[in-house]
Amino acid sequence: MQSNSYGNFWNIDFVGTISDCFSKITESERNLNRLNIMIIGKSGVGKSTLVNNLFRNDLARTGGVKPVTKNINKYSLPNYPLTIYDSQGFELNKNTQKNIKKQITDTVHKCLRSGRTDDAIHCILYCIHADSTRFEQEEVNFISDLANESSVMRVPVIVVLTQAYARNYAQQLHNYILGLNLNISAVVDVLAEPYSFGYGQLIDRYGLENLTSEINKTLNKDLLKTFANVQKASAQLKIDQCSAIIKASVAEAGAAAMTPLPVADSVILIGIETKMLAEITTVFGTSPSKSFISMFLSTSLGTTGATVGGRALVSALKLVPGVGSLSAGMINASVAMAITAAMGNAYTQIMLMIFRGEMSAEELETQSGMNKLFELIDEQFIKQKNRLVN
Ligand SMILES: Nc1nc2c(ncn2[C@@H]2O[C@H](COP(=O)(O)OP(=O)(O)OP(=O)(O)O)[C@@H](O)[C@H]2O)c(=O)[nH]1
Ligand SMILES: [Mg+2]
Repeated sequence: MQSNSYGNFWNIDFVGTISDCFSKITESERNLNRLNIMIIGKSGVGKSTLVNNLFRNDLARTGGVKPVTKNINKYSLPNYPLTIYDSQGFELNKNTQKNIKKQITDTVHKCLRSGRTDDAIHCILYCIHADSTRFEQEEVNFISDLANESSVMRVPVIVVLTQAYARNYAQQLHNYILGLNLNISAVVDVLAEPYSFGYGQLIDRYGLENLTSEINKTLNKDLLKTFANVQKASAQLKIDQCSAIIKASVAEAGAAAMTPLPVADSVILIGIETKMLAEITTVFGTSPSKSFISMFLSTSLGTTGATVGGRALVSALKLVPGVGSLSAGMINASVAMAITAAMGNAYTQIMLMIFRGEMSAEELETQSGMNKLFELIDEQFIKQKNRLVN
């Protein structure tokens, strides 16, 4: 019964499963807590360039702008869980710095006063041009005071050395700032966009991944999913989040299969798997098409019965001692875990290929895209099958 009619084995409403997966994607995105990041620095240091290269959606270019104070603007977009508070047009001389500092601390206080975590400023990025020929005492004093006040307000400050195309110089400034023992979380050198010296000499961007990792370290765990979703600079951060999601889902699948419940295991298992796919989708912040999700589910669940992935799964089920005698709807815990892991890993790999620009979402719908998808799913199922039988 299992091998010649695999769809019956799952005994699921396939169309309902696809729409359930989409509802879960919407829900998972809606559940993200709002992340508020403040970016400060003198005019022209590269704040907007940094924001546009660090986060999805070109917020500094396309976002709605609201003035908060004379020198601080707030950028946000509908259905996007990130707000950027961006300082603009400020120069730091003795006369202005007191006023600027007041605007920053007032904004942080005002956000804190609401008492809602969603409104608080969660991290401050203080940008200094790495090529500043002289890092002025004025600015040292400014950062030092700001860092002390932020520390009282419990807002971490990261100093970002922007436009760091001259690496050696940036490193010197970096060490100098570290030596000041300021109340800051980290100093990170960044070249957010490649820099051209002319004569065809191009310096590649660097440092964004490092900055992403430092920001991640400062955030409360309730904000890590949001940060993974909005940041576009670090594939590793996305992979780490996905691994955690897969691990939790695999454990959930194993537990569900072991617990006698009035509902068929397959129905519960597919519920866990669609939730996992929704959460992975949220890590990448992409909107998969219906046909892609449908193709992914039918291939990995083997409901089409025609794919190698499906066959691998069937043989996996048959090869596990005792599984051959299972009746429809009952799934052994280790098989439930293996299927979940295979689906989670294959889905993450596809999302990563799109994230890295190795494949477009449109390409996935073509024959060669589909073949690649089948291959990836097969690979993961075969891997899990081998783990089960060895
Ligand atoms: N190549 C390169 N150019 C950069 C980089 N960062 C900033 N720039 C350039 O520096 C100039 C100023 O950058 P912005 O990002 O607009 O600076 P800003 O801090 O937002 O400036 P204000 O909004 O005026 O305060 C622009 O011409 C950018 O193209 C970088 O990482 N690489
Ligand atoms: Mg700007």
